[in-house]
Amino acid sequence: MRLTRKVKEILSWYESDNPGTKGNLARILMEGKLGGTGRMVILPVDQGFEHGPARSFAPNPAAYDPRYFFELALEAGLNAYAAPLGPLEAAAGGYAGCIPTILKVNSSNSLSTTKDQAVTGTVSDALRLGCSAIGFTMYPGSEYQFEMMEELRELSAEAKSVGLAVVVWSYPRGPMLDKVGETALDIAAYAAHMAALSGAHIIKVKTPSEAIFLEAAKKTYQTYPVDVKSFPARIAHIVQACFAGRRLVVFSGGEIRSPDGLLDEVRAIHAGGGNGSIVGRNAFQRPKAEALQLLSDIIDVYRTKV
Ligand code: FBP
Repeated sequence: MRLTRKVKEILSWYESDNPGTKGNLARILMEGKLGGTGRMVILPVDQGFEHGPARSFAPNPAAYDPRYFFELALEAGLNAYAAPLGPLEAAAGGYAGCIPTILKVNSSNSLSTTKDQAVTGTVSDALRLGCSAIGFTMYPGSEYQFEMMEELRELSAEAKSVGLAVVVWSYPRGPMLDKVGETALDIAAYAAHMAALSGAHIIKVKTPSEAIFLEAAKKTYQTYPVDVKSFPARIAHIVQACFAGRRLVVFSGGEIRSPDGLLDEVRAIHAGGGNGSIVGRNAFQRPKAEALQLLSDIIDVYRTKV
């Protein structure tokens, strides 16, 4: 496989990584209908842990079967599929080599009152299952944030040493953050930056709102304003926080909603220089034909010239 100039340029940002890790990043970036463009659409399915089976899969019961996600990601021409250990163990054998996979190595659940995650997979599981990367969620702001950052440090050092890439879901939550704070622009940029500081190759955050939350940051944002009313400008600010765009950053899809709303968001991500979307519920909670149409529309947006 010949890499495109764009993908070669992206790989050059990861100056300390070994050929194994660069090769795995290349596999993700060259896969599917967006292969070679530097944009990505990834299917994440860890909502069974995060929200429970019925809330996740009842809207489209075909999704109770872990094989469904491989089929969906393949038919849609996505870049990768991310899941915890169990669903990959249940289906990865039949789809070995078909599409890059990301083993989500920690998970939370809705029965917990604390903002923490348990480690539920290992780097050797990821290698055994043929994954290209591990995926790890951290909650900047939680009472357990420092333990999570230390777990990430250990898992990512091990993953990098054996040539895997590291994807970090950085979701601010915890006692000092209310719902506004969790997605405020300054907090989202802070969370994305901390994922970059922790050594993530691919950073995943929620799309930022117009709010500036942290008192200590308000003065800075007044002196050096970001056009918070413009969605692409907010995305560009997150990209800037990821080492001036020298780390890949993708944005999550969120709860299922109208295709038009999601597509508007995707246009803003693309215009702001984000590297793509990681869309779970908006994909697998729809009947397959509708999901394929929506994913195709998302991909078309990312294929347009900016
Ligand atoms: P969605 O596209 O379904 O939002 O998936 C992205 C994701 O990060 C999942 O990986 C994760 O399970 C979920 O969001 C967590 O959502 P929430 O923060 O709303 O509980």
